[in-house]
Amino acid sequence: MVAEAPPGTRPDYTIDQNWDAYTAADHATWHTLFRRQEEILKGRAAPEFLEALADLPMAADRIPDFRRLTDMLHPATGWSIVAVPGLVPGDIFFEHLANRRFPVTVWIRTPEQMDYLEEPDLFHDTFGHVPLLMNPVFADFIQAYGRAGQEATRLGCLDYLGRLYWYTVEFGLIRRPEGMRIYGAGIVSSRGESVWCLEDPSPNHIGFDLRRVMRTHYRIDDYQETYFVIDEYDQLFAALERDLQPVYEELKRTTVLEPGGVQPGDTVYRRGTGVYHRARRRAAE
Ligand code: HBI
Ligand code: FE
Repeated sequence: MVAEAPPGTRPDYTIDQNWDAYTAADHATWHTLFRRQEEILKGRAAPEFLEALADLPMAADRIPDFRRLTDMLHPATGWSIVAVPGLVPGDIFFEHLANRRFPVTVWIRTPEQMDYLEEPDLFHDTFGHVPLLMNPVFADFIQAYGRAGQEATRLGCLDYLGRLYWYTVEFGLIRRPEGMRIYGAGIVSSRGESVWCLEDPSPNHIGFDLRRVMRTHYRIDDYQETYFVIDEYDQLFAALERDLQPVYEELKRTTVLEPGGVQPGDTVYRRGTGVYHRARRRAAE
C-alpha cells in the first residue's frame, strides 16, 4: 500500500532523509543487516554488485547519507537518490526512474522485522538496489524501465512489466565463469534467499526470455519457484529497446504461466525438484 504522505512530503512524494533523526537502534539494525549480507554474499553476489558496494560510501557502522551516495552515483551514471516515506504511487515511481532519480525509503525495519518485512525499507532499497545503479548498462536499463512503466500505465499493461521487474531487478540471477551469481535486490537484501536460491535443489534456474518472464506469475510472500538467468545486463536493456506494444498484444493472447513449471523452449540451467513449495502448499491445505 502506498505510504500516506507525512507532512513535508513534496508533490513528487520526496522528503528530506533527516539523517540526524536515526536512532542508535536504527544504526545497529543497519550494522547487523550489512555485516550479515556482506559475509553471505561473498561467492554468491554478482562481481559488479560487490565491486560497486565496495566503491560506494556505504559503511557497515551507520546508515548511509543519501547525499553522499548521490555524490558518487551521479558522476558515475547520472543517477540521484531521492528520499521517500515508503511505497509511492506507480506513476510517481516511474516518473522518478525515467529521470534517473531512484526513490529510497527513509525508514529502516525494527529488530523484530530483521528477517522479513512486507514493504521495502531503507536496507532493501539502499543495499539492494543502489549498488547496480553504478553499472552503466544496468543504470540505462532502469531508466528505460521507468519510461516503459509510463507507457505501460497508459496501455493498461503494468502486469507484464511488473513481472519483468520482479524476475530481474528484484530476483534475477546472472551467469559468471565462476558460476551462478545473484544480482536481484530482493535476494541480496535477504539472508535466507541469498543462500536458498543458489544452493537449495528446489527452484528452477531458467534462461531469461522477455515474453516468458512477462507471462509468468510470481510469489510475493515466499522464495521464488523459478529464478530467471541472464548472461549480461545488456540483455535487460535490449529487452526494452523494442516497441513493447506488439509484445503486450501478443501476450494478451497467451495464458499466464504458473511459476514452478518448465515450458518447451525454456533454456533450463537447472530443473528444480519443487520440494519446498509442494511442502508449503500441503502445509497450507
Ligand atoms: N515505491 N518507493 C517505492 N519503491 C518501489 O519499488 C515501488 C514504489 N511504488 C510502486 C512500485 N514500486 C511498483 O508497484 C512498480 O512496479 C510501480
Ligand atoms: Fe525493491
